[in-house]
Amino acid sequence: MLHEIARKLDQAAASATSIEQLSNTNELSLEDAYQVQKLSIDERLNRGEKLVGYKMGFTSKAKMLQMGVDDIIWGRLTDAMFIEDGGAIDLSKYVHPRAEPEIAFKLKSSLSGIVTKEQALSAVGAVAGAIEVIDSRYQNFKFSLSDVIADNCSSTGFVIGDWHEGGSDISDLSMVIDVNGEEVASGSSLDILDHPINSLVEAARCIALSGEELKAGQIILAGAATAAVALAPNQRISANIENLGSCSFSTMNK
Ligand code: OOG
Ligand code: MG
Repeated sequence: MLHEIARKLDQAAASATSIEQLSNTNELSLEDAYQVQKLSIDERLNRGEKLVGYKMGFTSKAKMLQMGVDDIIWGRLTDAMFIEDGGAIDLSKYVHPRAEPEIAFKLKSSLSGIVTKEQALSAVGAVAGAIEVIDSRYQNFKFSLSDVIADNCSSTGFVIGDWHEGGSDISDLSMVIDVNGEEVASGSSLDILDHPINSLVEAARCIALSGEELKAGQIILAGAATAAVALAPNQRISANIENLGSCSFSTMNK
C-alpha cells in the first residue's frame, strides 16, 4: 500500500496535477509517511536523478503559522530540482508553486545522529543565500503533517546564491524576498530555530532516524524564515540575504 501511495505522489509531481489529501481517507503514521517519501524519491532515483541533499521544514514560526503545522519535518533534494541562479521556471510544470527565502549549507564532512552545534559548524564547508520553490501535490495546498512528509515536504526546486566559504556569521541576517523589485516578505535568520545551525543539528538527528547520514558535498536547506509567496507568470523573484548576497529566478507560462 505504501508503494502505491508513493507512486501516486510521484505521478502527481511529475504530471503537475493535484490529488486529494491522504489524511481525508487514511491518516498515515509519521513513520509510514517517511517511508512513502523514501519510496517516491526512489522512483526519481530509478529514473536517473541523484540525491544531492536534504531540506528542513517548519523551522520558523512564520512557516508554522502559515501552514498550521508545528513540527519540524525534512525532505530530500535531487539534482533535477536545481534551478540556476538567474534562470527561469515554467509554471506549467507545477501545481501551485510558492517561493521562500532560505539559507543553504554545503557540507565538507559527514554528520550523523546527535551532534553539537560546534560539530555541525565544523562540518559546514560553505553557506549561501537560497530560494526554495515549494509545490504541494495536494489540492489547495492543504495537508496534515503526515500528508506533507509523504509528499517530500513539498520540495520541488531550489536556487542557490554564491557560496561563502569559511566562518560567515549567520546568526542574525535579514532575509528579504522581492517580487518584481517589491519587498513581499522579510524575516531574520534568527527566526530559524534561533540560529540556522540548529536546523543542521536537527537535520543530522532526524535523518539518522531513517538510517541515513548527511555526507560531505551535500546541500542542506535550513528552512524558510518567512511565509512562502505564491508565484504567478512574468515575475522575477529575488531573495536578499544580508552578507550572503542575492539570488533570483523568473517565472513563465501558465
Ligand atoms: C512544507 C515545506 C516547509 C520550510 O522551509 O519551512 C518548508 C510547505 O510549506 O509546504 O519548506
Ligand atoms: Mg523551505
